Amino acid sequence: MRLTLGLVFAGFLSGSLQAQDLKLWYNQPAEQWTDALPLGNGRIGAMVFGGVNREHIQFNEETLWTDSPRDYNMPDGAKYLNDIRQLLFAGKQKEAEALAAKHFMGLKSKEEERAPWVEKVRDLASLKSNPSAAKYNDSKWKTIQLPAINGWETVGLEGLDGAVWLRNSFVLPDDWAGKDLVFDLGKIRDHDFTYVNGHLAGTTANASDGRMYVVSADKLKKGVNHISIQVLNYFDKGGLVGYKDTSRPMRVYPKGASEQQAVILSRSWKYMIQDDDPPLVGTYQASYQPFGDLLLTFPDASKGVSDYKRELDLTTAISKTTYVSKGVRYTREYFVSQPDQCLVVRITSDKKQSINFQAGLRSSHKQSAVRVIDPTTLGLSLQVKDGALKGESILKVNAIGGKTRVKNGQIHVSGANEVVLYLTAATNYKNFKDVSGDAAALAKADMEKLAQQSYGSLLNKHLNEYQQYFNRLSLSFGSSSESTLPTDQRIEQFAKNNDPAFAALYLQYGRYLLISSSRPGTRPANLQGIWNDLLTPSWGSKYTTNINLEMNYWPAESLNLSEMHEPLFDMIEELSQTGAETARKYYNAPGFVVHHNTDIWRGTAPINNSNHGIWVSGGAWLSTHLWERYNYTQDKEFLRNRAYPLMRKVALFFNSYLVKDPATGLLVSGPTNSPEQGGLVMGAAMDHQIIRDLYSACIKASEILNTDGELRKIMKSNRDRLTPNKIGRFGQLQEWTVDIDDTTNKHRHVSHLWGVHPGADITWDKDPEMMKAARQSLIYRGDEGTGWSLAWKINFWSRFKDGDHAWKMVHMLISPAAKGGGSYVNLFDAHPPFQIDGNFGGAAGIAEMLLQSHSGYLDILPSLPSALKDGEIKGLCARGGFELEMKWKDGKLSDLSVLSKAGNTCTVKYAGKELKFATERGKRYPIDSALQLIK
Ligand code: FUC
Repeated sequence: MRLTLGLVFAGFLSGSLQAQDLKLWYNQPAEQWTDALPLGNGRIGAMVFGGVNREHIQFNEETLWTDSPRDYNMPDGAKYLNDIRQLLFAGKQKEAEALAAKHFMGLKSKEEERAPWVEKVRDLASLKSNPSAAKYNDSKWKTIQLPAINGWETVGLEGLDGAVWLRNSFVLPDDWAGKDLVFDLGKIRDHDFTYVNGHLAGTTANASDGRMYVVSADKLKKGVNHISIQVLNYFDKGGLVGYKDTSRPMRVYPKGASEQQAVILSRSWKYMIQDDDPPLVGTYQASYQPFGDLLLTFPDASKGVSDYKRELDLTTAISKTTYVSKGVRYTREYFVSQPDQCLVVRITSDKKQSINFQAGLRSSHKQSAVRVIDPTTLGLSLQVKDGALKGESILKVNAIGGKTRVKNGQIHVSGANEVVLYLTAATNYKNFKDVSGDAAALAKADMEKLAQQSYGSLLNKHLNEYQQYFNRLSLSFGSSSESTLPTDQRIEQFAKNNDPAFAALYLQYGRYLLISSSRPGTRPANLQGIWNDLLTPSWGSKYTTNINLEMNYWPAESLNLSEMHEPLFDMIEELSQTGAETARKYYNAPGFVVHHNTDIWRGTAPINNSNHGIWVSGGAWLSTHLWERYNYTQDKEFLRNRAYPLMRKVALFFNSYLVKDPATGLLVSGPTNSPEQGGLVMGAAMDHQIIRDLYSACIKASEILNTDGELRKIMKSNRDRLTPNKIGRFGQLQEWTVDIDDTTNKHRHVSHLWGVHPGADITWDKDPEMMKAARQSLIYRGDEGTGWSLAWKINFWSRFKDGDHAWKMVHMLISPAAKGGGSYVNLFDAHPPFQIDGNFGGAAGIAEMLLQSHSGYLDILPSLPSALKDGEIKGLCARGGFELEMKWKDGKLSDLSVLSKAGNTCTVKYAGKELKFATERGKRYPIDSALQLIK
């Protein structure tokens, strides 16, 4: 339906939309993972490095996670609920947090006792010789470069936990003789025993403390001094991780002397793994896992390579690497097919018989093995450590011409004319309760389906399937001279030059990433979409619901990718099952609740610490997405069958959960927190805004569906008694019910502005004073932030209708990641580290400058930055069931046409003018720049 309409009414837009540049491209291969180019079909993700002699394609399968299905809920949390509330009402926050920490957090996965293991690895006498000794011979040990902020996992020891010895040395400057020295070693994960010349200099068990050990002069010697560190790492990142501020090296200096005089320790440390099997550490939730790596080695492509280029074409979802070696042009094309559920790599050359390479598989999972299935096929099997999930991947190499044979577990191809490689992958995950799948059978079945198909047919199916989504929206912000620059340079230049075309590319990249990580039938995009190369990714690469997961879906409806929203709705359905248990066990309440994080097993209990893990609005915020889907599509069946039943359950939860604040007599949420700010409280503005919007949505939905009359009355009454937004003594929008905001707080979370965006609780139309207070709060918080925080601020400033400030935030988001929040070379958003939310929030934010529809009308170019003088967009969606084409010149609307998809009355506002007209479903309405319907 949608496609046909688009074709029939393809209107006035100029050829420049077709000509726009929709490629990421580079003149050199990727070095870092965040230089590599992402591909994905929602389930299988791949990162293509594009190396000349060594191609590295790191891949993922979205259901490979740690742990197993289990109960996350403390059985009798509800017993303590009232006590926690009373303590908070009495102003005893610390006591309330302590009580909650003990009785109210979720259950961790299995944990093993640490002491016996520590005793074993600390029994130095049992070692053949003692690595702490100055004279120990470490010549056979390997070398590693440390500190590494993200742990030794990122510098060669992927997946390692346990007891590891590290050794280094330095030469004592002559004039330091007789002086005590300070050893400034940064942070060490998790526990260290640090020796200098065989003497214990210090030991610290807390991973987050910096190590500053003083060693007395009598333990030091002239010339070379030896440092040995035994590191006990139980879980996650390991080793010497330095300080977040990387400019501060590991160093030694005389006590009392200035740090400038320090001797900097060499980054080359010798290491020896003493024991790699530490006791299990319990975790609240599971982590997303990498799957494996496809490695291609091209022995004869080395020196003399010219004309190198690698790219990702957003219009085809195909990545390409080309170069000329010894007079032959080689081309590699890569894509991940949704219809055929496989990664495809095709290698061609412009001269026959010139393709020579070896293909191999690898995985960072300790329990993994590669096997030869037949001379053209390899298999990779893996088992996640201490978890329920197994993975199986199959690689098939199809060469035309030349020879193919197997040697040392690799497939060797020589003298081929063309080669196509296929990779399938699967796990035994069936759903969040069931892991009884057969990974090997699934991977095999996918491969067998490929056998009958030509590359051409595979490619066509891929293109048709991908483009049905991608082609629905096109835009242009004009052309800029920077478009001739490779993407890495363009990122560097973006903030300095006026390159609006790059912002258009950024928006389309957001759409590309959403299609690639969240196809219908798959799991939602997690913190990293579906792309992750680490066994211990930051925040488990799971789902954080106090901003990140929702932000991933901000572009879904407005940027014409409604189907990509589906995985989120499936997840909400699953969370309504697990969250019902949590609602009952913690709050004695009906409906369901989701706290601030969830994972593949759909955990909903509070996690981490009681000062930020007890936040109750995850389910409510998520369910506003169901309502938004209805707003945009006007799909009543969806509202009746999927959206309202879930939204209603969240409302039932809050009907039971909200309590009267004794100080005001109004309803408040609590115990809760304003995400990651100010600890456990009764009453946070964000909760109230979300709950108010949820009630309003449920009230309207129940009216549309003509159901739940009694419940509607309760929801109305609760909504009216909820604590309202308040303006505080600094002119700010209060973050809490009491006026305790700290105007110097620059924290990345700005949760109390939820009502401005994504909510519609606070608007210029409804309450300009509150809007000003919200803006004041944002001014106090400042512009700086992590990637997602910058992206949220684009949306806030757009809703404040300050396009230039919003544009400033776009500049900050699309700036080199090195300085904090920004963009990596592959345009992945940097928290840092990589977190995909900023890509999605940024794309949605750019759209928010062009069109807003949260106040019941189409607000045209509401927040157009002066830098975006000319532009056009086609396929932009609005609430009410409308799809727009528009064009603007010199900052002014020149053409507009509205396609009505639902036959609703349409109100358009632009530059102080208003047009209201009845519409017919399926009809397009051209409108001129004076807001007159063109008949
Ligand atoms: C929340 C945020 C962090 C990060 C994490 C995944 O805890 O405060 O910045 O985005 O989620």
